[in-house]
Amino acid sequence: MSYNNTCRIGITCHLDTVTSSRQEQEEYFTLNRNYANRLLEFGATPFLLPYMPAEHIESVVDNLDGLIISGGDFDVPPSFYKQETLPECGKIVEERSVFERALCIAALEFDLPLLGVCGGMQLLNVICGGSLYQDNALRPNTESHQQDTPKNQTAHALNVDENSLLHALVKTKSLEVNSTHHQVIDKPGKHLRASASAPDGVIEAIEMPGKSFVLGVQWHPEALGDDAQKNIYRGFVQAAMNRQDF
Ligand SMILES: [Mn+2]
Repeated sequence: MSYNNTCRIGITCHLDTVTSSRQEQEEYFTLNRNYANRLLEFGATPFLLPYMPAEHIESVVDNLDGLIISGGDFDVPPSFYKQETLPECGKIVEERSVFERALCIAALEFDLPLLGVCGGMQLLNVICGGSLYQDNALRPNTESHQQDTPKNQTAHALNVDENSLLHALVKTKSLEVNSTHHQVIDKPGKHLRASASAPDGVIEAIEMPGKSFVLGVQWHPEALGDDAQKNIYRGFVQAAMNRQDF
């Protein structure tokens, strides 16, 4: 099949309850537009993925060239990394996390190019057997990573590991990023390497060497407009384009 120089990227989304003009409470799948904007900018065709039962996962992955696990205002269920839920943990959205976990595992099996953003990065870490601090306050000497300013502004610096996929994309050892997370990685997952950290030592990027493109970033590159941040999406789309060539 020919795709005319584009590729198909699936993006997971939120489930919001919206009050309609008829004053009815209705459920809508929603997504910040930045993700689609960035993908379209680099020639990819974005597809929003509503939550669905496990029997559909293989069909979804089979019909995509790349996958984005998007972030959101919720936390990965601590049961996913064998912990009790502490009072410091935020909102859990079980249905979403169960769907995203199954999808992410399938994407890794199929070597589908995978970009985990914010909560998506945390999920990737947990799927690989890693764990999270349920709140930054539980990690020693850790700054707040919740910026008060809009997400299109940066909040802290990053040290990028030179021999990494991330460095090949952003082409710099020091990157400024936004920061809207209250949880951070504790133990990194198996087969993952940390490729960037904040000044307080918090792991901000993980990747899986040996795969075509598996990257998790703790910030939201799609909300930032500079070339280094755009190159993360550019490289991800390129990996998805390359995959459909064979
Ligand atoms: Mn941060």
